[in-house]
Amino acid sequence: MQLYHHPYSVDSQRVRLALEEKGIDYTSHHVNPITAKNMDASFFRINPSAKIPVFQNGAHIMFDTVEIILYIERIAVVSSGADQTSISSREVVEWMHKIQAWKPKFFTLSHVPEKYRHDASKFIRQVVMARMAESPDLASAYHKKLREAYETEDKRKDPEVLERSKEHLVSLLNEVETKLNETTYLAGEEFSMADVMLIPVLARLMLLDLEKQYIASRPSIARYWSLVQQRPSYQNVIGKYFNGWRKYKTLLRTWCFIRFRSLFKRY
Ligand SMILES: N[C@@H](CCC(=O)N[C@@H](CS)C(=O)NCC(=O)O)C(=O)O
Repeated sequence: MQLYHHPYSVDSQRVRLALEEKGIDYTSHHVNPITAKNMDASFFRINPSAKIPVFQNGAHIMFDTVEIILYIERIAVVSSGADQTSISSREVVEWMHKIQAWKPKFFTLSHVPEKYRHDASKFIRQVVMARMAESPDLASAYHKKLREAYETEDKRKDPEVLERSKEHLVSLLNEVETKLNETTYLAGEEFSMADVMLIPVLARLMLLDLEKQYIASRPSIARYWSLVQQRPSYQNVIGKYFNGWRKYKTLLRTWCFIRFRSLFKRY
């Protein structure tokens, strides 16, 4: 099994948490979307949308995060002989879709300082054009990606887009808070795939230094957040890259890569 993913990506974190929690081995391929590694022709041929994660089991390739996680669950049942009760219940799947419906893209972009955002998006556009010249057979898919980059720029500047994303996040967190007032984990007393979907949302808020505003202000989520951070899966997938000073090291490494390549026009 092959997983194309990156520690920065919320959806990748979800899939990796599921793999860790279920104890499934896989071959890991890092594809950093900020350094535009997802624009490489080799990856584009697997997934012309260039999005991560991509999960591949033989000839079977999947792109949808919830679908991948439910598939991982079934693999765990078959390979470990675990009983069918470890398959997600309807309530868990409902939570998974509800959490998946909030997209972190514009919210995240609105909290990244202008300088970094501008340089990174310019770098990505340059890489797309360079890859398009190298692989003309993929030109239409690359054009689509370029259009998407310009659309993202426009939407990012629209205050309504950000406001909607923020409202969506707040209403999701309020619903989660109400649920966590009653139960230890999101779908009851057992950790489930609903938690796997939620944890990266909280990690994103931590990465953006918004813990106080969105997490600490909700006592049940704050309690839950301390609890889930102690899980080995969290440490391996998120903590290792983003806890405390590590986040500066991770971000700096990406930033230096972009600055260096831009300086020498190495796309
Ligand atoms: N297919 C995914 C969406 C994946 C997605 O949006 N991935 C983001 C990172 S979390 C990405 O690859 N962005 C890079 C790009 O769009 O070029 C789903 O289940 O909805």
